[in-house]
Amino acid sequence: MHRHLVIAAALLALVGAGCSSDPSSEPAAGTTTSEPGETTSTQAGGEPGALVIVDFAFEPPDVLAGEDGTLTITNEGDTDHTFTMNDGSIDEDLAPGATVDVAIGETGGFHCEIHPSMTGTVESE
Ligand SMILES: [Cu+2]
Repeated sequence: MHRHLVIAAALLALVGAGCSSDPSSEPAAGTTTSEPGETTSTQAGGEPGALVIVDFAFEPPDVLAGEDGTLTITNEGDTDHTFTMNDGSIDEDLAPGATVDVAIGETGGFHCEIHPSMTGTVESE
């Protein structure tokens, strides 16, 4: 008979411990709603026909070819990069500071041959 009392006491202790640990849990998730949120970053992609390489990334990653179907690519990084269409139609080497104009034939994905993580897509207007 005593045994049941011991178990009950142990359970109470556990419940009590659980309750006392609650205040240390995460604060309310309401803080996420106060995030300012950048305005429509999809439209802030720079001018059509201009693509810049900065810090191992193409900016903007989704670029529009210019009205005449050309793309001016500038390497503002400190290392060599390439502008290579995934279909192989264009393959340009860009040394640091270099600028090249390319005529976009087929729109689609492109990448840097040296840094496979550098990818983007060119579209026409
Ligand atoms: Cu690169």
